[in-house]
Amino acid sequence: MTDKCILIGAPVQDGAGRLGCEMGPSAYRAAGLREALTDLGFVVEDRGNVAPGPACDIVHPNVAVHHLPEFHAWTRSLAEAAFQASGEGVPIFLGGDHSLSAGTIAGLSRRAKAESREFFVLWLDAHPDFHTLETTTSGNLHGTPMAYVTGQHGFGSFMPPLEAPVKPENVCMIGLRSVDPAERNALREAGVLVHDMRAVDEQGIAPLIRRFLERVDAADGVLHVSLDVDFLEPAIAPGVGTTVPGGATFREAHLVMEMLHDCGAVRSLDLVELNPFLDERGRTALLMVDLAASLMGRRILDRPTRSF
Ligand code: HAR
Ligand code: MN
Ligand code: MN
Ligand code: MN
Repeated sequence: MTDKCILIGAPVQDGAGRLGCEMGPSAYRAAGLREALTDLGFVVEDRGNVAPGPACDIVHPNVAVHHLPEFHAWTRSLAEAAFQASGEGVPIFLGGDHSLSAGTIAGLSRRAKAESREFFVLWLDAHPDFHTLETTTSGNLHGTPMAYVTGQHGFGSFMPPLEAPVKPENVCMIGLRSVDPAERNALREAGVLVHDMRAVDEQGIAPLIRRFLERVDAADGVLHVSLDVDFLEPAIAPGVGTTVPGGATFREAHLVMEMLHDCGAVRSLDLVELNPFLDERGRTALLMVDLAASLMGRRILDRPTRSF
């Protein structure tokens, strides 16, 4: 990893079903993300918040879909910001609802392609967010970014073209426990690597992560991590609009972050779905900052770096 972290606020909330994610970037700043990274020895540059690109008129025949012009506009500007920043350091995107990952991943994948590196995504979420514009019934576009970035059917004439679609087999999803039928079929057909919470319960989270990281390592790949607040058990992370019981525990989440740090392949991070309006005295924001610090190298004891 380089010694430079670049913080990029993405105050996106139109993809979610309720308001509040717009305040996410401010909450991460108030929770001390910059200070935590500085303490780890990073040079931290906070680029402030990205603004959406120019709006355009697009209407989709699925009448449930809402805020498609905004999704398009954010995706354009975030893809550009991600492409630029990933050439200079480790970008950390402060969300914002999960629709922002359509932009960040599009830009990061383009960067990996430009550097002739294999690109991988670890998706930590209760949801796969694998709906197309045709299959979504809620119309909430935070349910679609993984389908978009992997080049699933039907985004072509409605969304910015993808320079480097992500290979579905290079995506690993962990923590799933709310999957719609259309998503289940599409995930299977596309060949995304998925581990639901049952797999975590039965096998433990470490072997699941380890197997994926070994693949990233074998390909000398670069890894992007997309961390949705609802990956976590709601009792420890209440500040999110779509809580689902049965999420990752405090230690499971930290262990994933510690293993990710040790693997040395992580080049970028999304922190998404924090809704400060629903939080309790900032505890979810503080936990997400702690997890980001674990990923960036904070350890319990000062042991020499071990391999995963
Ligand atoms: N699958 C549901 C839908 O499409 C819920 C999606 C919720 N997504 C998030 N991000 N909260 O993971 O409406
Ligand atoms: Mn609105
Ligand atoms: Mn999500
Ligand atoms: Mn989710």
